[in-house]
Amino acid sequence: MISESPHERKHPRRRPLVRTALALALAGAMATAGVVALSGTASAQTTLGSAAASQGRYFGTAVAANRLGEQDYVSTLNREFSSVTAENEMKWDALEPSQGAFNFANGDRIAQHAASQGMELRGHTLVWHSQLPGWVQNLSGDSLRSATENHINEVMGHYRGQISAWDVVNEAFEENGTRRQSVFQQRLGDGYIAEAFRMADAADPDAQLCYNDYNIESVNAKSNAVYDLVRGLKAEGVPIDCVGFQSHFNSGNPMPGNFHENLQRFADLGVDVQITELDIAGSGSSQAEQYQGVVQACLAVSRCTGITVWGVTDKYSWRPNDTPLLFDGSYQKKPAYDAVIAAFTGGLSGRDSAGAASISFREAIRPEDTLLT
Ligand code: 9MR
Repeated sequence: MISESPHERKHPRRRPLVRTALALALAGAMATAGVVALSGTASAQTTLGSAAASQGRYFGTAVAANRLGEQDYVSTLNREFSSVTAENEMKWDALEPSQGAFNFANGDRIAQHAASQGMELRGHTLVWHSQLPGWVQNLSGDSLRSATENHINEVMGHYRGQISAWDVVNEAFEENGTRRQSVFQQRLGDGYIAEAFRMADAADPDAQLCYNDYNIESVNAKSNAVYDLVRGLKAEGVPIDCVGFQSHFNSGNPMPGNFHENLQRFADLGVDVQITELDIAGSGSSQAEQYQGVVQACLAVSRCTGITVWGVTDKYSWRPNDTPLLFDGSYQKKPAYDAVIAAFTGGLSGRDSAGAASISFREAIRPEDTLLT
């Protein structure tokens, strides 16, 4: 294990008081009443946000600004979630479509909504090969470096004080663990990631700074490469605070049995870990089981600070045919919703309620257990 390095100075921004107080009051009321958080009854009293808060975690969702006028969308968002990520509105092409001309309107709508509800706000994303305007891709080395620094300064400066964690660099690796040949990689070289984190630290010293990627949830060539990156950055004193595991799962790429072990090895490097874009293709109990497994994996790792699902409802998922979210197209709670609540509250999930022993997840885990394998 690598010990905490000297720049380990950032703790997650304090959770908004409103939501924390509500969650604590709920937890207290449930304890007083001796309420056992069973699937079905739990969902009537508990929300995703309050259930996660009872375990010291946030529960977030990606939000699209153009859905904030839809009543069911907003009421579900406001009731259930304690954190928000802009699904597209804080990406480079959205915020700086032409050089030096910033448009914060849609990002601000989401930021203001989150603030009005006392929700945390995750920033997504600063340096990414995709949704990158053409003008950036045409810049040569030095111009690209200064354009990147300017983008980071302007964007992080604009949202300073409002963002709990920024995805500073997104998806920098190929599946085989080599560097993705983005314009940043090609024109700035391997050091661009460290440079971006240093620029970000200067622009907003209070936000947590994350590296974010997909298909790094298990131990594989790509996650090993990210692990080596993070270890190297920490060793060099580069200000990185967290790693985001996107967690887009489907039948060909299901939730891995060793997810919590992989999260733990990153946490042992001295960073927080977060599940940042969770969605799981499927339906019914098999989907519910995987969602429950993800929550359990996060709860097994003390530095796993929260979970974000990549959308409120299947209706607006980026892959709607996969029905990968917790609310169906009519905003009804799916079995996966109950499973998530049960995993946080120590209750039994629907599929277990007939026969399984009535033990909480915490009781079920011992350090020596090889869980979820
Ligand atoms: O959900 C986003 C979708 O609306 C966009 O069309 C797409 C464009 O690249 O980006 C999606 O979000 C991605 C996220 O920003 C980064 N990780 C993968 C997500 C799903 O593609």
